[in-house]
Parts: sequence; structure tokens; C-alpha cells
Amino acid sequence: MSLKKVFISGITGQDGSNMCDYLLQNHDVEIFGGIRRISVKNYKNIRHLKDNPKIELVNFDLSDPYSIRNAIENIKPDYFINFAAQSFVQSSWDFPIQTITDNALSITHILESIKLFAPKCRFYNAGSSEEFGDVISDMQDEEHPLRPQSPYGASKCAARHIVRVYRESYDLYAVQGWLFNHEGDRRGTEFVTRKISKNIAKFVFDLENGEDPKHLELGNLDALRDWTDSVDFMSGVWLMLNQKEGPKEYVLASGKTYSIRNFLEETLKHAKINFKKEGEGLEEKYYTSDGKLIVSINPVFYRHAEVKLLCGNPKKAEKELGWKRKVKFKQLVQKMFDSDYNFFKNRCTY
Ligand code: NDP
Ligand code: GDR
Repeated sequence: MSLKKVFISGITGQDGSNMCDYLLQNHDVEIFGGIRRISVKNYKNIRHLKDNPKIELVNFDLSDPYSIRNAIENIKPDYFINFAAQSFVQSSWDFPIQTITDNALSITHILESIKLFAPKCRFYNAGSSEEFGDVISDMQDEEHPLRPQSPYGASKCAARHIVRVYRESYDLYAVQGWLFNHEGDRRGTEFVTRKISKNIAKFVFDLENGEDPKHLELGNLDALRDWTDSVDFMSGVWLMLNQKEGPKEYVLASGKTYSIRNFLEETLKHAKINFKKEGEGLEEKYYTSDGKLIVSINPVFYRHAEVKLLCGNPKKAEKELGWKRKVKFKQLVQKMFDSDYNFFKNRCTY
């Protein structure tokens, strides 16, 4: 019997590369990874898969409907997992048209091509807790209204509606999960958790090597986020794609919320830095016990509108899909710091 064909877009990103690893470790499938033309190749997250005969890289750009159509018409995948996106919320105010084009309009192109060329293909689109935006309850579940606060959040809401419309109009297996923030050692360095882990690791490394360490600048430390390890979510996405009944859409989250300040302080503790905090608001600063500046606030990292609180309720996914996360908050912080610290340490030995 021929292997099931899984198309993964965004394979060079955090989730696409983690999904690839998850499938190769747990399921006998053939993977087609969508990659786009960029000036400098960034294959860091998939370098370890370079010679794997079960993976083929395919030209694919969300902003080019022909590349979407060609990929789906030629491959006729059994599953299409769309992790490609303009994924950085902050940039969505600077590139609103690109954000809507890549995150919403492109989903219509994908669904049209699936409808025409591979109607049995099961489609997953990466939805987000940012769709809940200006939240009306302390915990958000599948019934929470969509109240996005950014062009990014609005783009994911538009995609959610078009996925539902195609599912109901054409009887396609098309779902969009609500995934809350997920992180790890493949997270882009512009996102706050990885920005913290990488910069604090470099700070420690420089201190240990007698260098003058550079301090880190952050934005709003009061925002509350629900963080999970990206690796833990991949089985949840695959379960959503393989429901016996349905298809239904689920929230995947840890059910716990922490401030950015909590993440920073947990990282500093794990890095064994004795720190003291001074000032409030824009004047808030972190110092080492001997007075070296570690962190200050720069308003440039504040957003036009902030999602103040995210805390997802994963009960329905746990009960109906049997999904469960493994990694807890402190372990995630440790994993990210250790990975970045080891990077600087090993780089030095070459
Ligand atoms: P990343 O930023 O790590 O990866 C984004 C991927 O999309 C990269 O492979 C990038 O390719 C690709 N991409 C960007 N633009 C295009 C385009 N025009 N055409 C084709 N590919 C493109 O994101 P994550 O892995 O963290 O997130 C995956 C998905 O999940 C995204 O849709 C994101 O919005 C969503 N999401 C993420 C959450 C999180 O906490 N991580 C939470 C909820 C939703 P390249 O390498 O060439 O730039
Ligand atoms: P988010 O992630 O916007 O939640 O989107 P990000 O890590 O960018 O921001 C989280 C929170 O941290 C605050 N913050 C800072 N953020 C960044 N990037 N840089 C800073 O210096 C900084 N200082 C404070 C932000 O204001 C915000 O409150 C992520 C992405 O993966 C989306 O694709 C995904 O849909 C959502 O998570 C769920």
C-alpha cells in the first residue's frame, strides 16, 4: 500500500519542522515540505532532515496562487497542514496587507485547490489564541467570541470563517485549531520567550568569559500568556486531523497563564543570576547584584493594541481527542535557556 502523503507548509519554521519530526517518529508517511524563495536560505530547523528519503521539498508561496495550485494538483496530498504564515503579531501593523494576503486570502486559494484537485485531502489551518483578543473571560475555550486586537488576529479570524464555510459548503475535512502560544528551541528570536532565553544566555556566557555583557530591551512585561512546548502540540494537531467523528475544532493550551515578567525572572533564576529589580513602568530595570544592567524597557516593543490576558481551556481536547501536554512551564524555560547557552558554549570550542 502506498504511504499517505502529507504536505506541510512552513516547514522551515518552528511548528512545520516539529511536525515533520513528530510524523517521522510516529507515523509511516511521505512528507512534502513547502518552501518559498528567499534571499538567504534558512534551513536551520530542517538541516537534520536533509538526506531523509521520506521528505521532498516543494516550491510553495502563500502569496502566489499558482504555486499553491501546482503543489496540490501535482501531489494530491492526503493531508495538508498549513503552518506557513506571517506569524509575527507586532509586524502585522507594519504589513497589514501582506498579513491578510498570506494568512487569510491564501487559505481561500488552498481550499479552492483542495476542492478542485484533492477533495478527500484533510486540511489543517493554524488558528491562534490571538483570535480571542480582547477577552471577556479569564479562561478561553471554543465558545469564546472572536475579538481580535491586531491585523494578525483579524487575519486568523477571517481564515477561520472561510475554513468553516468550505467545510460546510463542500463537505471538506477542513479544521482550524486554536493554538495558544507555543515555544521551544526552534522559536524565532523575535518572539519574546526566545528573545529572553537567547539574550540572557549570551549575557551569562559573556560574564563567564570576562566580556562586558549587553543588556536586553523588552516591551510590556505585564501581558499574560499561556505557554506550551511546541513539540507537545504536534500530536494534538494530528489528532484533530484524524477524528473518527467530526471534524471538530479544538483549543490546545496549557491552562496556565504567566506574565512576561514571570518568564524573564524564571530564566534569570535558572541562569543563576542574582538579580535585583528597580523602578516601575517604563523605568523598570533589572540589575545583577554588583550593578550591571541586565534588562530595561524600550517603548518601541509596545504594541498599538495589546492582548492583555490569554489562558486557554484545553479540557475539550483532553476529553475528546485524548490529547495531553507533557512539558510544564519551568521545564520549558530551562530547555530554552540550556539550548541557547549550549549554543554559545559549543560555538566557542570550535
Ligand atoms: P514561524 O514564524 O516559526 O514559521 C512560519 C513559517 O511560514 C516559516 O517556515 C516561513 O518560511 C513560512 N512562510 C512565511 N511566509 C510565507 C509565504 N508567503 N509563503 C510560504 N511560506 C511562508 O511560525 P510558527 O511555526 O511558530 O507558527 C506556525 C503557524 O502557527 C503560523 O500560522 C502561526 O501564525 C500559527 N500560530 C503559532 C503559534 C505559536 O505560538 N508559535 C500560536 C498560534 C498560531 P521562511 O522560513 O521562508 O520565512
Ligand atoms: P505573541 O508572541 O504576540 O503572543 O504571538 P510574542 O512573543 O511576540 O509576544 C508575547 C507578548 O510579549 C510581549 N512583549 C514582547 N514581545 C516581543 N515579541 N518582543 C519584546 O521585546 C516584548 N516585550 C514584551 C508582547 O507585547 C506580547 O504581549 C505569538 C505568535 O506565535 C503568533 O503567531 C501566535 O498566533 C500567538 O503567539 C498565539
